[in-house]
Amino acid sequence: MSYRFSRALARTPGTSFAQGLTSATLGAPDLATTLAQHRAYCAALRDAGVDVTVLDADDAFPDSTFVEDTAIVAHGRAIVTRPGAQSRAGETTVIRAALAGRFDGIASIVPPGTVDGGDVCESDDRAFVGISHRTNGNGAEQLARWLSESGLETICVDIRDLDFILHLKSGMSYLGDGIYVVDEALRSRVPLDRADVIVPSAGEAYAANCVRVNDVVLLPAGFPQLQSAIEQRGLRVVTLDVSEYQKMDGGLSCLSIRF
Ligand code: CIR
Repeated sequence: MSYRFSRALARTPGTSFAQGLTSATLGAPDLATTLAQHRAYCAALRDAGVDVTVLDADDAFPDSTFVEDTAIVAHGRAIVTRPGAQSRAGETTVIRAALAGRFDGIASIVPPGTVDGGDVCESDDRAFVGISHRTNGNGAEQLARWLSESGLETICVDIRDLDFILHLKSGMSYLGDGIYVVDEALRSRVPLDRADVIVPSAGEAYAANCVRVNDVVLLPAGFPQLQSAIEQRGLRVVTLDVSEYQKMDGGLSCLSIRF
């Protein structure tokens, strides 16, 4: 199941965090708050039953805390991506080494393909892959071939014209049990027949990036309507303040690779 996890990788934000890529206009992140929010995030994963390995910070890579973009794990197999932003290319070295002890035959996205893990939304038997300004068509094709070896069908969703969504998962999440959260702007692009789709209200779009981890849903704090809609489905919600990550275009899912 795509939400049952026993392990996760995370990476402490470095002192250069504020120099990372962002299109947000929410101000600069405060480092102490960033670190405290990261500790709370890892604690929430542990409370949900996950053994979390936290990799050391690397100031050479300001965005390296967003580990989700560097690898995809599906059905017990791992593939290291080729991030679409040049400044993030070197982040994969440490991630590959961290995954090497846990997975055999780790695959790789190779040039000219680029993939950011944030563009990959896995459900039970399908993976929605965003074609974005980070993930290109060649990368999506390579990924689709790899996913098909695990029996997962890939559905590509072009989001290049949606400037307010960096990655596909900035705008959609799968919560298991046939329940999705999907941003209004994406709704018509994602084929979800028979699914239970929650569309956040306009003011709550940021929280479309949420994560089901075992018996709980991790949700950004401050989005009461979406929280209530999820709870109405019988799921327990744990809220986390990720304000400093939002300032850097990041969401909850990007802070870990779960498997
Ligand atoms: C970036 O622009 O690459 C980072 N500042 C944010 C990455 C967020 N990752 C994600 O949503 N999966």
